[in-house]
Amino acid sequence: MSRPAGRFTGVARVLVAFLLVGSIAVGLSACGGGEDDDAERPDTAAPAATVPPEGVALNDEEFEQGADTYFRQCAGCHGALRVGATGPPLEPEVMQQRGTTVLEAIVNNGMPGGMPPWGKAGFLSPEEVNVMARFLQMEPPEPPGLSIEEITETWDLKVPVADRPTEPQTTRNWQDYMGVILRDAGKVAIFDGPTKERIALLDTGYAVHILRSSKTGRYFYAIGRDGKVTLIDLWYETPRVVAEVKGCIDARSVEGSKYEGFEDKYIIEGCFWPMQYVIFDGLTLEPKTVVDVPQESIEGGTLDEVRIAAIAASDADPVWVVALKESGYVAIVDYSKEGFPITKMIEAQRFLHDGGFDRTGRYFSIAANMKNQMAVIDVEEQERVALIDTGIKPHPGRGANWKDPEFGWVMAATHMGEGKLTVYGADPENNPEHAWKVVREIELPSAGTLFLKTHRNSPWVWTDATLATNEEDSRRICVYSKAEAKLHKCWKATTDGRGVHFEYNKAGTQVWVSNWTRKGELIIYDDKSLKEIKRIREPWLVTPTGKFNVFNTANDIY
Ligand code: DHE
Repeated sequence: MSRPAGRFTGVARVLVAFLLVGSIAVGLSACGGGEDDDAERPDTAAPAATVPPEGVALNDEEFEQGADTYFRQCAGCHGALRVGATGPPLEPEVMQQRGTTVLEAIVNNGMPGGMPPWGKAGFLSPEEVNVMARFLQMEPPEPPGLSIEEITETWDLKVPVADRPTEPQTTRNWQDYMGVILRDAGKVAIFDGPTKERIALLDTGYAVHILRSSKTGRYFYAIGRDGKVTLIDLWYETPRVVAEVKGCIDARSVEGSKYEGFEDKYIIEGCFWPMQYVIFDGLTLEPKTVVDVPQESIEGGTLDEVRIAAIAASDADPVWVVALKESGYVAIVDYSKEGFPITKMIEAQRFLHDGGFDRTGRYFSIAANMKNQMAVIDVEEQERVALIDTGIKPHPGRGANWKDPEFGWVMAATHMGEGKLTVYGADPENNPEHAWKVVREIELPSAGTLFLKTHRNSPWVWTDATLATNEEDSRRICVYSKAEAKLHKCWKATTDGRGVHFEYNKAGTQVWVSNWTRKGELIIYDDKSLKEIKRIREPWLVTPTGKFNVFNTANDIY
């Protein structure tokens, strides 16, 4: 049977089955734009059903394949309902105007600004590219919800709290462990920072995305793109998974409660789909409540899709700062209150993505990457204090804090869409004239930076170029000198994959970089001399991406 346009509930079921099974995809998932970057994004309902032109319709099998591929490779940037966010919207009518040949070329070759060349890079076969080009011209299927009952069914408490150690079972300095995401293996490797020995290799969610540390540092939380949260206890001689649960169908963020008296008590998971956040017990992952995300946009109107992007835990108040991507609000969720409600919706900017705190923990700076801005939220006063134009598609990770010789405390953003490190004042108390204003713009050799990182004991700020269109450029990393306020040095770090993401050891004297390939590698540098100390390459080191030092992550050191 051939599929006409319309909503396909059967396919939605397949989509869910796929996500529940959690099959592993080889993934370079990052967002791109191109000619549509400035396109207006719709505020309201998905377009009415359209009739695709001759030769476009897909049979059931092709449609299911298209839906799977779309969810794995495209939904993160373009949205499950294709209304756009970090990538442009892909509405059927517009896609039909493009036509199959043009869409095939785009999916195959990528676009400047970050859209990966899925075909050329070997992630999709010519047949899959063709199916995707036709799938995009059809109405998107809508994935179903996930209720608290369904979430509770997935809850697996492997080790009750009473059976866990009451003190660390290891003589190693567990606060200096490094958790490394092995994205396409759906695993996390735990390394002993000082010796660089791998001490555990643990199964987590599908295409696992990030780790966060509990306030005490004892637990790592892993979040998979399939919405699975994994709780890892580091006090065992060999760290182990003590609980897991699946609170979303699609997710990118997880965080714990950090305020005094609430340390390690609760965990929040933010969903990309369904439009909800879920609260769990921090020691067992028992689901406590599900809260729907408001769908109103800061620009007015009700949205069909609002995803939860970054979540950060304040140390100063019992709140999480929750970025609502499409709607542009930063929600304050108060975990000291019954029901874990949103107590404030702060208008920030639309298409929020990643961000982090200033050095005091009072200000949260978040990229609105399709608006080319960073929005700064005063978490204490619960208001937006600035919108800063930084460059094309800022993508700072959690960002970086350091003392500039001229402008005092600053923060910075790097960009996917241009080679630029933008430094802005971040000390409203002692340096109000420069606060939240761009004070330096440093040219980087290429666009495509995903992350920058520093440590309070480091003289440098490190930047990657993971999404550079030219693969050679994507292997280069750079360091910026804080003291000289200029780019110090760039060099080719990886030989066969893209360089991505940085993390320091606890002391801030060594830096770990990932070589993002199937046969992946970790490269470790002495931070002072910038000399390479060690390369770890093992068959099990599959697609290493993010790395998280326990102490630095628990204490927001970046
Ligand atoms: Fe991420 C952070 C979303 C692709 C590695 N990424 C984040 C955050 C969000 C996000 C919302 C902030 C989480 C927080 O702080 O609570 N990432 C997305 C996407 O939507 C996107 C663009 C596409 C997708 O489908 O997922 C995407 N991310 C990637 C990658 O391709 C990366 C490079 C490797 C991977 O996982 O496939 C990647 N993202 C990371 C890392 C962080 C991150 C390592 C945390 C950085 C840190 O230092 O905290």
